[in-house]
Amino acid sequence: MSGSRLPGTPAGEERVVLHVDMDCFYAACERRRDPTLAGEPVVVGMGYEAGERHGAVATASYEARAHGVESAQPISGALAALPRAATAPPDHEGPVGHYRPVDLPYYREVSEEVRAILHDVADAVREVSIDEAYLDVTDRVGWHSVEIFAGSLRERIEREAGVSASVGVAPNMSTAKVASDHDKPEGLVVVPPDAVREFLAPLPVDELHGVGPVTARELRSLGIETAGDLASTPRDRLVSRFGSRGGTIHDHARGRDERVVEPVGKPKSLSSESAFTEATDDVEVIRERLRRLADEVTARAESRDALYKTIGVKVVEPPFDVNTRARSLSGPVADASLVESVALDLAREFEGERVRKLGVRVSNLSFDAATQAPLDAWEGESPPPTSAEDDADDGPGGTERGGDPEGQTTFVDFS
Ligand code: TTP
Ligand code: MG
Repeated sequence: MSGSRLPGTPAGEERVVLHVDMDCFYAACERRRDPTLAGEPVVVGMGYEAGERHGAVATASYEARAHGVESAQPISGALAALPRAATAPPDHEGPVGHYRPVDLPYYREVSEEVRAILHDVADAVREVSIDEAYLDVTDRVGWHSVEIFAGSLRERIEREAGVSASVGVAPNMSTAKVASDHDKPEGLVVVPPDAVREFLAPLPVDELHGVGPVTARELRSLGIETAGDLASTPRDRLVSRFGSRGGTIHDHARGRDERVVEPVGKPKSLSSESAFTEATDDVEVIRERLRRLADEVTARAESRDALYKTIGVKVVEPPFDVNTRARSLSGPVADASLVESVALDLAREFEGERVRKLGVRVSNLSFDAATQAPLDAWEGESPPPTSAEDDADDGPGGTERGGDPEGQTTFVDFS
């Protein structure tokens, strides 16, 4: 999996990754618009109306789950375990359930509200499904205070979007996902880097990311019950049995997952980042690192046939003071030496400051080589500023900084 590591993410650097998964999401949405359902068994699904017989449960509230109702169960099974409140005879004794049909457009609206909050608190967000996302918050918070950060995110989602979430925090995506599931609902589980192996080891294999029921059964038949068993199984044995997936689940069991939290789809920007082991104010060390990052990011742009119109840097001063600067060009280019010189120039403002981390970014991407501006547009003087519109992709953080004689410099969101 090391092929998926971004060049700017050295092995020793621990990311702070959150996995957010909403609790009984469709049922929670139904509760949001009908508060009388609070604390009640709620079943969302199809096929429960009189005259219907086929259909399945999409999800059930935790109160309904306590009666054995669960996602993907045939609706007949759910109705047997939990008769429908609306049609139960008056003399019915025992628990009843409140059934609601699936209303995806409404759930998407709620999901959008949650997503807006997630994008507000994280630099990189990868939305995986309607109710699930990964966040990279490495530059926003350290391990010592991430529990407070994640707790207030949970509270904010509940307060502003009216639905509840469980959050897992870990140094990588697969462990964060296991953590978010570990104490549902309303869970908050933080697994710091030095606790990953210990956290995973006792878990049954089917709690690992990437291990479904079929694989779990097969693993058990090999005597592999827990993530710890899996971690200590020779990798070759897993690969010969499960192919490359065997290697992936072996990695996950060992708490190794080098995937980077990147948005899905075509990127709006590409960036490479790198942290120093210790903060430094050594100008040459800083410039050398910037050159390397510029080189990496332009190589990535080239490999994706991307042209860029905006070049930016990120300079993080200890502990978490994130500064970003960017300059927009008059047309899209692919020009490694230009990226290097603009990055060095933008970072000059921070000379003398102690720096913990650096990043170089290209944005305003386009993927059509035919749109490349003639190269002679870049000869001679530094590139001319462009209209504010060109920075539209830089998001709401794009406060313009006035008075920069060499070009337009903006504060940008580095996500
Ligand atoms: P999940 O996150 O798997 O489930 P959940 O949010 O309902 O409950 P949990 O607290 O365990 O996270 O799926 C999100 C939504 O996707 C879920 O609310 C309904 C829908 N869904 C289906 O429609 N069918 C299914 O089989 C599953 C698993 C989910
Ligand atoms: Mg969920």
